[in-house]
Amino acid sequence: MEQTFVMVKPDGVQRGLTGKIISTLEEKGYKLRAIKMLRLSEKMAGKHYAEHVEKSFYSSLLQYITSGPVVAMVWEGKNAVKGARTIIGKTNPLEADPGSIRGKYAIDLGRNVIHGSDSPESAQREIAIYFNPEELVDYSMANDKWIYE
Ligand code: DAT
Ligand code: MG
Repeated sequence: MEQTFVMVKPDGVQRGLTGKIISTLEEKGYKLRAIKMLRLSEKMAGKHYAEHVEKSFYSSLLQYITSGPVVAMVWEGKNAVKGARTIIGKTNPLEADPGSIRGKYAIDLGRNVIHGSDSPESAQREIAIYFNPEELVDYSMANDKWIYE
């Protein structure tokens, strides 16, 4: 089973979308392995967005992501990285499918509510920034046999 890192960004928390986002991923059938609320330090935010350090929007991205608490999560399931990205929608909410989280709840690129890893490798890198391995809770879900064939 694949793991992905999903984070409700400060705008998502402030707008009261955390519950809806968790519900959406739960209802899909993914398993929640870890969750925590925290406020990112500049250092953590820099690690998370290291790939964007040279981009013109980097400083505003760091300012935004450190502007309030976030909810960091690890979700697990078959093809969870791609599946969660589909549910999250394209980076620019204008191009996001209207049924996706960004399509439903966001307007501006710089206020797109949620983060999701873009590959299994990114997911493992990002999970390690936010969680110690022992914080990933290991358990089985009673309804797995009704979700997976
Ligand atoms: P995603 O969050 O869909 O993985 P990304 O990794 O390319 O997108 O960028 C990280 C975040 O940075 C994104 O959620 C919003 C912001 N961002 C991306 N491209 C941008 C741009 N051209 N102008 C302003 N902000 C941008
Ligand atoms: Mg990304």
